[in-house]
Amino acid sequence: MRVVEPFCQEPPRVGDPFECDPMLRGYLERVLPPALRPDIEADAQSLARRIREELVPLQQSDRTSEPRLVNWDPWGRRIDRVEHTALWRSCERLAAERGLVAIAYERAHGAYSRVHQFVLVHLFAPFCDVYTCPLAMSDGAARILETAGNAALAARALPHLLSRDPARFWTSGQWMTESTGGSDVGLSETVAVRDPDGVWRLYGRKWFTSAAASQMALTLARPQGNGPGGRGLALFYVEPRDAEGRPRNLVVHRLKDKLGTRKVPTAEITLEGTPAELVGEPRDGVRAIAPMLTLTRTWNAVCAVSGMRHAVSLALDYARRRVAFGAPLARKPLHVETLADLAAETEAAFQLTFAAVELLGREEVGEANEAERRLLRLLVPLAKLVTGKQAVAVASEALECFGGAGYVEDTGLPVLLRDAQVLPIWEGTTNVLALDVLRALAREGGLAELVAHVEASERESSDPELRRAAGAAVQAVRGAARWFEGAAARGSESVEAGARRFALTLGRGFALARLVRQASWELERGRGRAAAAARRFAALGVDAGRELDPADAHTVLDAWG
Ligand code: MFK
Repeated sequence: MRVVEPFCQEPPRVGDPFECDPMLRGYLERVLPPALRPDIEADAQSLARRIREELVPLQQSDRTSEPRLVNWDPWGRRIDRVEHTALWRSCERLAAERGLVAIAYERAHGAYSRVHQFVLVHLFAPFCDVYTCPLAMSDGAARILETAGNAALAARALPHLLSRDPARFWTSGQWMTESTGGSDVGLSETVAVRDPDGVWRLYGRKWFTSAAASQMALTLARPQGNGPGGRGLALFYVEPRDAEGRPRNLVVHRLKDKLGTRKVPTAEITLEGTPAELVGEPRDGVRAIAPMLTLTRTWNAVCAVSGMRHAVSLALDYARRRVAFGAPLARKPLHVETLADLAAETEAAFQLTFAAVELLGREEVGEANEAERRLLRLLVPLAKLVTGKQAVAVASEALECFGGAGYVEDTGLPVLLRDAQVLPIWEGTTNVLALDVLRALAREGGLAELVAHVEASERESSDPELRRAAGAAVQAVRGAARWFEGAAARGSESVEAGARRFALTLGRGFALARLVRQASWELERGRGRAAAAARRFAALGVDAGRELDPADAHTVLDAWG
């Protein structure tokens, strides 16, 4: 009897991340001034090439490796060295050479420098095993040091954080979370004591220190004698290791055993008199670290979007070659619907996130007006919370598009979902960010600017169907604004209870408006992709609802015992 070769399905192929991304290319065509576009696009294309040649093959072959904590050297010395994976070492080199942090500070493209930087991050993120984590924190640290007015620390660290020479390049940690929690940072227990010789020393336990091998970190500690809460904390600069690489009065206990981001060496450490320098005043640490939060949340949103794009591209490539029930999945109406919904979510997420990126770039070069600054303050938490949720939903659905193969580790697919799940958690959970939206509104406003922006997208759209889609966005954000006024009058509990639904509605409504703007521009040039995505995103729904009675929540939960 002849043995029949069993059927083997072809795996999904990874395309060129720039060429295969019409959403990105269409956006760049619309927003970049003609004088800047060739430069930025050429940079993006050449990074995309290196990603394909260097990172894509290594990511697959390096799939099972994980970082390692080596506590002791062979002769019994405590070293607490963290060894990165091979892909991370390549990413470190590439990130330095291509200026993934530096571009934002070189500002060669003025207000578009942040767009330039985050376009590269968008290409890089899916292929770097979350090396974006140390880069995000380094970007946040660079911004703090650039603006804090501490010339000595800026002179010490910025040349490293912004270096394009891999041998000089540093990353920074952000040691914020303690076992008291990652959200209510004001509960931090780490104490800062000043030696008689004037050196600050930190004592305490940091519970989630990602990028444990970074050459520096920014951290919070309470100077002895200070009061409680975030106001009593101060922001400190730490270089955790001496010139020989030995820990400076700190112990790295273990790396976390996490659901995802397993290539990120997230450690538990104890500070046992670690020398540190004050970045600014010996108080108001939460306020001092806020610029870092703005940046890491922006990175989070960009990484969420690029993760979605990658997952949808893989699922689409697979659907074009996977035959079932007599035809490729890409010709099955129900499968096509599913993929198109994922693509529409991704396009909306992209437009929301890059709206924030554009404003960030304008603000940093002093070109943003007051209204834009208020809008930016609001858009960063909105983009982070909306895209974090989308990223998990899209990754989960994308895996389902592969059937059982999406559930099997060595296809490299399950990691997409595991790594997405961190996006709504770290850098502020969905609820913490919804409360940050309330904080932003209470302190700076910005709601009128957001609503006006969404209304303008309806007015400016000449296509009737796109105007209808924009109308759905207008209705949603106006409704949310009315709810906010009414709830504020009813009291803070009512506002807090509805904060997540409110924020999701504002974020999704704004995302739709931005997608309509892109779609109108593309339609005028005879291209219908973004318009179809906008209509679909509108149909998927942007209004998360607001009118639930908080008492109902208690009634449900009390009965659960
Ligand atoms: C894929 C790449 C992603 C990279 C990931 C890196 C991995 C890092 C691992 C982590 O996830 S670390 C944990 C992350 N933790 C957080 O993100 C903190 C979450 N909690 C919050 O954000 C809370 O809202 C917060 C700690 C800020 C609340 O603290 P407080 O002390 O109750 O804040 P308060 O009193 O409202 O504000 C203090 C000051 O900070 C105020 O200014 P003033 O002193 O001038 O009045 C606020 O306006 C200001 N502030 C707070 N949040 C701000 C802000 N300013 C600007 N933007 C914000 N978001």
